[in-house]
Amino acid sequence: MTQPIPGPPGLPILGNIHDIDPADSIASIGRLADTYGEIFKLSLGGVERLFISSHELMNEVCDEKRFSKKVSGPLEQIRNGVKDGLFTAYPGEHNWEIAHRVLMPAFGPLSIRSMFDEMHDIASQLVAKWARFGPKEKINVTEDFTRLTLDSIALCAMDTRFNSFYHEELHPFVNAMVGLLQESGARARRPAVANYFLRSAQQKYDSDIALLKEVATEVVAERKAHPNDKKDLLNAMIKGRDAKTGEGLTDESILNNMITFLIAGHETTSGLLSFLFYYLLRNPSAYQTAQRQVDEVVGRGPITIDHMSKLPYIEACLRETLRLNPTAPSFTLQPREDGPDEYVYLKGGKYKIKRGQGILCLLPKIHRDPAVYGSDADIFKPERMLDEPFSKLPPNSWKPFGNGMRGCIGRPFAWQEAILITGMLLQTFNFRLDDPSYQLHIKQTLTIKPKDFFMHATLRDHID
Ligand code: MNH
Repeated sequence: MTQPIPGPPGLPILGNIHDIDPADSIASIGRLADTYGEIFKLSLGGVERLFISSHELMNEVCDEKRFSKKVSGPLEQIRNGVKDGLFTAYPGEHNWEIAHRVLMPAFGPLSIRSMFDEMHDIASQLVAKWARFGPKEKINVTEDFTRLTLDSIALCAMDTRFNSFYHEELHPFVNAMVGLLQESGARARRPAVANYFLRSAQQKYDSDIALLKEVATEVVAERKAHPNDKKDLLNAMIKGRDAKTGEGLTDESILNNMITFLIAGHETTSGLLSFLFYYLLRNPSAYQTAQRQVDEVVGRGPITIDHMSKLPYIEACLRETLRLNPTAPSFTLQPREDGPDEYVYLKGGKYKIKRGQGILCLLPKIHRDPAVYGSDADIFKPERMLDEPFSKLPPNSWKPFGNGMRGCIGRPFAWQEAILITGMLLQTFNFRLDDPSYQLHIKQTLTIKPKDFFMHATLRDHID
């Protein structure tokens, strides 16, 4: 029997805009899920959207034969800046196909290994900064991790040093990128007519996009004028050819994807590291186990690429962090547009969904489904994410990197970067919370981060 999909009543035109708190929309959607159940609907920006929050529904919509990625909401607005770049391409767009096939090997484990030295260079800057801070200085955790992840993706993808650790002010490229992201989020929440009348917001939006393109254009021109053999993402984009069609990326596609990597590749990883340190400081036994593993595997000498695969407890902590606080907290799917019927059904006919209808997958809820993770699903327990239990989880129960062929291309990059910096930090410092009674609050832009989270770092005794 088909059942109606529930949802809160809305206003004419504005719909359910007041049911969502823009400062933490994921939490407000989570509360609606507590009220309305595993699937509910909201009307936003004149469009009806569905939200799912159980593993059972997630497992069904992750079937790529029936469902595909939907570009809507803020993502559709970001297209104003980066068009058919990998992250914002509609299903089946030609430039996505080319860029995906050309860049997959460039993001593969082998290439990422060759970026180790550049990542290590930036990571050392963070370690040096905190060492000089000394134990009394209050560390703004999310800000410094953002400096780290931005500088390393910029060095690897754009061959450009933002030198964020040496400036209070952010690089103009970064300001423009933050501007694009914030305004894209705001535009997605406003009715289209409002966007039309907000002239000054539109002008700033346009000039931010123009600046991003200008900087990226210069970087590509510079590399083309002075070619080298570096195995970085920039060379992969410029030189790579698609084995299937022989095509390379067009100049415009290179710019779109370069900006895309900076957008998709820094906030998510810095949020992951920030939440990780929050959980380690709240769970002393996990903290000690992780630090002991670093001491046993790396010891006092320099950390190397070969250590990356030998720190399984740190990997488990990272996975568990992304389970509880997936820093890209949702993605949106839809019934495939090329299917035969106007409607598709979930749970063998229980819910009827119109083709093209967006279904937002609410990861913080899906990742805490007691049917998969048990009654202690809300608790940080890295042991459940060690390789053995992790590989036996039911399919599609841990999705922080998205789904299938539209899943995250930067996952090996993020993973290596996160293991490296965590290993270096635990090797060098002991940490403590600034406010021992700190309660976790979340700040959401496109991604989520801990709000007002500060800690202190003390050099360990063995470091001279
Ligand atoms: Mn990443 C897609 C999460 C790090 C570049 N990424 C996605 C998606 C999720 C995601 C979820 C799917 C979005 C969707 O379906 O709409 N990404 C993460 C997380 C981290 C991350 C949680 C770090 C932790 N991502 C990175 C890094 C880069 C990157 C680092 C680049 C260097 N991500 C991408 C790109 C896509 C993507 C590009 C789009 C891939 C595609 O659709 O072809």
